[in-house]
Amino acid sequence: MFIDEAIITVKAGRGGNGCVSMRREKYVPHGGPDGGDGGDGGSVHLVATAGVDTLLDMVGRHHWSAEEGKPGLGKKKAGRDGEDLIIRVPPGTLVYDNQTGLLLADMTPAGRSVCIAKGGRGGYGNFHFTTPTRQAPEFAQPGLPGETRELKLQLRLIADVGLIGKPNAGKSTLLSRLSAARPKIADYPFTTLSPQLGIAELDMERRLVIADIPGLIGGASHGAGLGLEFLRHIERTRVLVHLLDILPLDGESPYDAYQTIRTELFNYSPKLAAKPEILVANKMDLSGAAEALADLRQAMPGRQIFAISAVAGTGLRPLLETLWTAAQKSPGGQAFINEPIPAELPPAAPHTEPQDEIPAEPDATDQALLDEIRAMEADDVRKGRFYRRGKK
Ligand SMILES: Nc1nc2c(ncn2[C@@H]2O[C@H](COP(=O)(O)OP(=O)(O)OP(=O)(O)O)[C@@H](O)[C@H]2O)c(=O)[nH]1
Ligand SMILES: [Mg+2]
Repeated sequence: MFIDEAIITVKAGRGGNGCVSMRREKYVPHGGPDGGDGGDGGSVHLVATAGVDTLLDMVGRHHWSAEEGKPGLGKKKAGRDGEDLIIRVPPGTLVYDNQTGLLLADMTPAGRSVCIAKGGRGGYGNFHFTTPTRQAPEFAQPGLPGETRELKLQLRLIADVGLIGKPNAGKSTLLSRLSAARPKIADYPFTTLSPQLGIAELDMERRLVIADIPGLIGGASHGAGLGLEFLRHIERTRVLVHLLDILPLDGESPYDAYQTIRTELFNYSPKLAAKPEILVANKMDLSGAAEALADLRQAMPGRQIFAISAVAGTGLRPLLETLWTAAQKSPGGQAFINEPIPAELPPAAPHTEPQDEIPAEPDATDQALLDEIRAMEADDVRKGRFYRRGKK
């Protein structure tokens, strides 16, 4: 099943608590504090993975949590770090913060990895808190919470060529001819209900990814037919193939059909309408097709029109070569997003979970203790020790 939108909650792991422990050994009367640090919580990463082409997994599962860090142990032993959680998404997925609506990342190209929620740092064990006047601290730092975000994932497929045209024009038939994809084909409109991808191999080195989307009809921009909602799946394409049924059953002239689709395309997005468009007349095997093509050529003087039969497989080679050349010249790749993609993720919203209090030491105010912890943290960061926070 093709799913192109999903809302999920990701939760990074909480850091493990620092440990309160005193060294107790034979012949070591005043062993001193030896409670180790808690492990860092696991982070959540999104990875654009080739071969994953739907958000189906995300619809079935709303909560994705990374492992918590383990608490520290005696003898200054640090707790184990929590495992990171990797979520595989289709290349082309846009990631929004569902609460703020901000765009967080564009998962393009395949292989791109984004740390979307950072794990919490493990707490310091009590041996860190020893000072000349505080020789046996009976407290440690609790682990810090991991980041949590509610994400809206929206897929915009990545393809070189987008097939557009009226229902029944033969788009799916063409895709099945050019690639190993086996979309549903039938002689009624709206056979295709969701986008399909196929790969056309021109030869060993040259391949084109082709996207077949549901047919468009007049009024689609006002929601007629399946509307325009699938057009976002051809935003990233380099070239459009506008497929015309040269002898449509309803008797409409191919020229009128062409104009109708152009209007709807423009209403959806002038940027999409401005993409290079290759015009293809299909069903040339039908009797009377040659005359209809002559009429169309007359109506569109100077415009190159490829004549093919998707069923018979004629005229496909020159079409593929032209598509290849046009695709090489056209940039593609970018979806039409108005907002910039942040170089660094904005911090996650503050945690709503109750936080453990830092147990106060009798003669220290909390603030003094917090300052002490900040200083330790800064020192650790400076020395490049631990922590996942800030780690890519
Ligand atoms: N004679 C002939 N019929 C064709 C040709 N190409 C497609 N058809 C027929 O046209 C009908 C519609 O084909 P589809 O490939 O399902 O059309 P589509 O554009 O994908 O249609 P939707 O998915 O409904 O938008 C089917 O009955 C096909 O067999 C062709 O080259 N010649
Ligand atoms: Mg179809």
